[in-house]
Amino acid sequence: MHDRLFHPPETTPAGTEPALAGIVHLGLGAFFRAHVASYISEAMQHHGGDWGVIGVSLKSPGVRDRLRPQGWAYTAVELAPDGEKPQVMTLLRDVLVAPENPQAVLDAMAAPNVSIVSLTVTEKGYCHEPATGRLDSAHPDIAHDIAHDLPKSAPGYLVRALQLRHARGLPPFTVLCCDNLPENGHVVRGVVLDLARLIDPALAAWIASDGAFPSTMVDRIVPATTPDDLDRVAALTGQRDEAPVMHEPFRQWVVEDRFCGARPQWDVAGAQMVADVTPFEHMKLRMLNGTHSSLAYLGYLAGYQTIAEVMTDPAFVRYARHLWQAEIIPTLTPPENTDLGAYAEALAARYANPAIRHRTWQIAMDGSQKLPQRILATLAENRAAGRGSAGLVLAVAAWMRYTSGRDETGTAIEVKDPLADRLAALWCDDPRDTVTGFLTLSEVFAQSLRQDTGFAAELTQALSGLVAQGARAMVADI
Ligand code: CS2
Repeated sequence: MHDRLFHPPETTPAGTEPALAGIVHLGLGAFFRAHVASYISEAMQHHGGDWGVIGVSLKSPGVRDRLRPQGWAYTAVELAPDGEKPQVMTLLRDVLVAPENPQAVLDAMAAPNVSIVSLTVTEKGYCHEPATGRLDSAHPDIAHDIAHDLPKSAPGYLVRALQLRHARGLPPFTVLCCDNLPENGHVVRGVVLDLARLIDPALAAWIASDGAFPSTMVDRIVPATTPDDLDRVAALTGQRDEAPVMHEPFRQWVVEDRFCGARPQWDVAGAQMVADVTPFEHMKLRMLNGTHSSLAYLGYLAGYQTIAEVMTDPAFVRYARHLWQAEIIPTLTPPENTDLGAYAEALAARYANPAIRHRTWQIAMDGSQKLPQRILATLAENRAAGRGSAGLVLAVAAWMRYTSGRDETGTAIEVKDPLADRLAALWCDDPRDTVTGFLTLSEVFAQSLRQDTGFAAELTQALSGLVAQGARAMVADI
């Protein structure tokens, strides 16, 4: 039996009000606690300043319930191929569960000392149309948030909290999107302004003129924590932590330096504060996330549980290298001082890290929200330039096969996707009809791809091959 981990951090002695926080973070998943949190902690260590964080779970109380008895502290464990390094993180000041008390979340966001609201709510949390980046005003949570003061969606919380600040004569906070979307600051600004206009055009004008929505590129591989991990951490540290996070050694954070209020000195912690994040975002979304998703769908269908397992198969390693060299790098403008070939090799080594058990199933989640920026934008550019994209086309076909809900042995797949029911219904015996059906999805496929008969023909061929020969043989063929 191990001791229960942690006493409340010194900044929140029992029985007193939590210390002031400068940041409210929406979406308190493992990624934030292993990535942005590490930069905030290090900036405070090196530079001081009270940048404690109030975390908000938008859906369930699980994380709050596990963290509360630990005084909001948790262990972040770095998993290198040659060992594990635990670190105790004490930057959280409080955790709120939005559906339990939406007003408390709005009050926290509207507190005078808060200058940043950061978000990791996953791609679908922005309630936008992935193919266009615009607010989906027919989304049930958005329809709710237009009609009610107490919101449900992330854009709803941002708009209603900004409304409260405006009414109180406070400046807006900077909205810092840390999700894997292209030009993520631009996307979140668009959905916030679209929603604000539907609620109060004067509010929208104030947000547009005084607010700030810097874009960021975030990178660290952080698999979901498993029950086994809790035992592993207890064995490693001698203390029981109910909410640790497990991450790879690598991390990168590139932030557009355009804030409307104060911010921590993240540069001292190694964040790259730049004028334009776009080349970094394209590189990361296409080279990392694009191959991650491709390996996840094809790897899952070939029977591999994790990315590290996929990378033990030489056919898959060759496939990944082909994607980088022949299909993705030609579409990119390298960020300053970056060698894209070296970046690709570093990715191959990160994927192969056997200490990271990142499930293909986890990465396969929410494909309808991920494919446009990870794979389809690259594919469309290749087609326009007359470059081949057989590897990426195969990945799209694998996504279609995966979302049918049956793997190559006929076993059911638990498909997690906001469009899961619609996607499953599009699957039929004739690959040509399946492709025709999928290409009606305007949320996913841009018009140029929907109308591209050459693309439809290649996709049909890849899908027929997947059904006839299986994923592994098709990957080996590329
Ligand atoms: C992954 C990402 O789950 C996924 O879709 O591709 O979470 C990936 O691990 C991170 O973006 C790495 O920075």
